[in-house]
Amino acid sequence: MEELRKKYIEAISDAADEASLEDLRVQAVGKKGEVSLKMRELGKMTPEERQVAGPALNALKDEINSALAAKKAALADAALDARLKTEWLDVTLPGRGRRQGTIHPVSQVMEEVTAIFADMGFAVAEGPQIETDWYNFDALNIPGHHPARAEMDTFYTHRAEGDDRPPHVLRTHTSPVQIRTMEKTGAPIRIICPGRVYRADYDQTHTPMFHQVEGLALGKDISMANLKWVLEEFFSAFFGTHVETRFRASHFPFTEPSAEVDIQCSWQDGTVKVGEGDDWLEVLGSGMVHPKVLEAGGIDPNEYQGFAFGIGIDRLAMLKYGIPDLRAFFDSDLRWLRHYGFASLDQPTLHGGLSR
Ligand code: 2NL
Repeated sequence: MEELRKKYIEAISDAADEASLEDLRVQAVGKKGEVSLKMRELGKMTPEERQVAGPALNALKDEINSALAAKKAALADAALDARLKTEWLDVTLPGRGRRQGTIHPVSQVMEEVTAIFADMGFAVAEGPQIETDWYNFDALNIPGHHPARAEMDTFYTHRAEGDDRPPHVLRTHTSPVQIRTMEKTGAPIRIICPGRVYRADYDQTHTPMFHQVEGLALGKDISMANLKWVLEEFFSAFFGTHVETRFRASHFPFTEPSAEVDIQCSWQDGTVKVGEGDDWLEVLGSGMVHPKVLEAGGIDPNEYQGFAFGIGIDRLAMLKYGIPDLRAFFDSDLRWLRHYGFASLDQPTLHGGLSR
């Protein structure tokens, strides 16, 4: 028995892994193990012999079992230690730097324009980019046969076969937002409507999606004089220098009278500078809101009147930040975005001169 004890306790202590430990268990205390076979021999012994051998064999079995359990736990601990060593991680290492994105010039200019007009009491209104033809055209005094509909290069949505309703359109200007505001709040109104607009036109100076800000001021005593002041104030704040404006008589279906507005500029070596010199650059369309448009918005033209205007945001961004090619605006070229983009903390404010 002492031989058995020595043999298994040593072997267990030397076992290299759980599998050999299991082999030893089967050999020693398994059903046909050496200790178990010895226990079967108890039956052939005399009662006196059995009284000595029985408890001794039981004690041996217990000893081997606890040696197995202890060794098993030791092996598991060692395995865990080894794993912890290979999976060690220095959580104090500095993180992998991720480059921060930049604010697109269009977003920056939208914020600047919004800040300037907000300072003059204009609220921001927004609306859907997919419009009914009524909001996009009819309400703006552009009836079905009007040449402006064809000229606008409108994107139309598809209607199911047999559905004879006029198709929806991608808005060609943000004017529908102003009609919706007239319906919703009535006069007086002082809003700007910035947003995306769409026209099927693509060349050096046109993209099928571009950005516009329209403005609308309705009241009992609003005139073209107020329009001229507001626009000069806007351009001067936006370009950070006094900017003269020139109004030229024009025509839009939704305004009467109508004026195209030029800003003072100079040309040097093919680049334009705003607010100096004696050249002019056309940047904006405007006028007094047509009585039919007021009526379409549910406003009595005998009681209220006002001005409206529309500016292209992308053009403004190119002028202010010297960006030469319009089409690059929407190419998502990271090098371009990093070069012309703005830091996210560089948000425009009036007291900061809008951009730093
Ligand atoms: C342009 C022309 C303009 C308007 C937009 C407008 C909106 C309503 C009523 C009357 Cl709800 N007018 N908007 C007026 C005149 C011109 O934009 O060529 N923009 C770049």
